Amino acid sequence: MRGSNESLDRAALHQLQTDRLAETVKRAYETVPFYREQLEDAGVEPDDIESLEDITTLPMTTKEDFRDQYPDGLFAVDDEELTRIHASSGTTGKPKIVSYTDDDLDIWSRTMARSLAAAGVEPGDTVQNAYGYGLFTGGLGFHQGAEELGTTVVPTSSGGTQRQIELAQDLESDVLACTPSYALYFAETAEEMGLNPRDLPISVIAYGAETCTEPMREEIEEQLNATGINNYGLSEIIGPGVAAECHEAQDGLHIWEDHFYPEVVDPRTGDPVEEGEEGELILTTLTKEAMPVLRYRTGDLTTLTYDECECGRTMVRMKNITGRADDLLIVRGVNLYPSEIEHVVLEIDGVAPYYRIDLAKEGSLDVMELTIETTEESNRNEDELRNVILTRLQNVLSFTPDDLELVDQGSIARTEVGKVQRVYDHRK
Ligand code: DLL
Repeated sequence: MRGSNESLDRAALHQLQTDRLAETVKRAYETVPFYREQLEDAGVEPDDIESLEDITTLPMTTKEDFRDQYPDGLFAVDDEELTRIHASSGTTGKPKIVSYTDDDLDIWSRTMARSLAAAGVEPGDTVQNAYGYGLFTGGLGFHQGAEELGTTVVPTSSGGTQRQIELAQDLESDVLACTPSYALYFAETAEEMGLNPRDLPISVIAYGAETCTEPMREEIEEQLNATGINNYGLSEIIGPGVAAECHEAQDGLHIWEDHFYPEVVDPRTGDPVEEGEEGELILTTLTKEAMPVLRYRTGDLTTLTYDECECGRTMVRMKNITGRADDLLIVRGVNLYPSEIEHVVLEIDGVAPYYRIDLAKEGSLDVMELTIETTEESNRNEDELRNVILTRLQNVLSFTPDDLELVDQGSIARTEVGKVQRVYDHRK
């Protein structure tokens, strides 16, 4: 099941995007005072948008704008036209409120159905949806998409893992939709129940909502004997269903470009980077009614490729998110992303996919403690493993932690609900 736009000839897609961009700018200008002011300040009028390249004349929208406009300053329709509200909880301050009309929910269902179909999910499959239901867009986003595709949804939400595993067995769930950290927790819990997680009926894991490096994907696939498919999205733009990997290639996430227009810029200057270079992903909604968003600074770091994909879809692919522009850890002057550390460490035999990074200050000096779980099967002793880890970190990242703690598998706190926290910065 594939929608026609997914393999649209790129020239036709370009035209569709141009028309939709012009409509979106017009809608934002005419109905959202915030955007009108921003556009006026930038000296842009809706009629100026004649080609896609004109998008670079538009001002960017930031997370702070969402917070400042709380709760409804970015809404483009009257209350009577709204059908749903979601919110994304920040660690500080007010949540970002997002809204949907009937048509928005319909488009969201369709982009999510596309994402699941790209994962190899088929009508008639049973989808166990372990994303949290509620204000978080993960639960309801996957739910609607799975229904739209014609699957049977089991809306377990997150948590209650033992019961979820029993349900997966009894209902023969084909697909598990959850965060990557939850997928690992799921496998570990099955093992604790005396089961072999590889024997569970699940054949596809539609993971997302947090970073998942390739070694972590391999671990998930190995432990659950299933294909792991990455899903990307964010509340401000719609929720999940912005981009998804195809099971044919598992090599980058197709951005559903007929609804969300991507750019990649240098996070420091805001200037576009060359194709194939990493930078911050900027997204513009092309069809949203209740809350059009112009050039949103996602903070997520990625790379775009327009190379042909073996699946036949023509839509651009983004690589796995490598981190967030604001995740950057500066430790004694060295720039590090937690995902880089994860990538190096998880490739080492004997290391379990659980780690945490603690940063503190000793006087004026930054100190980093890295805690890593080891697997029981490792044939290296602790000293050997320690040496391998430190040498690899030094060789690849030119960095070693001040303290490396190796702990038994199961020692680091697991998350049963929500996204995992790996970095604890006690310096602030
Ligand atoms: O996490 C939407 C979602 C739900 C996506 C379920 C996929 C699956 P928010 O809570 O608004 O929305 O968080 C959005 O999460 O800006 C990224 O930093 C991060 N994120 C989402 N998907 C991925 C991914 C949902 N596949 C923020 N890889 C985004 C890495 C991701 N980071």
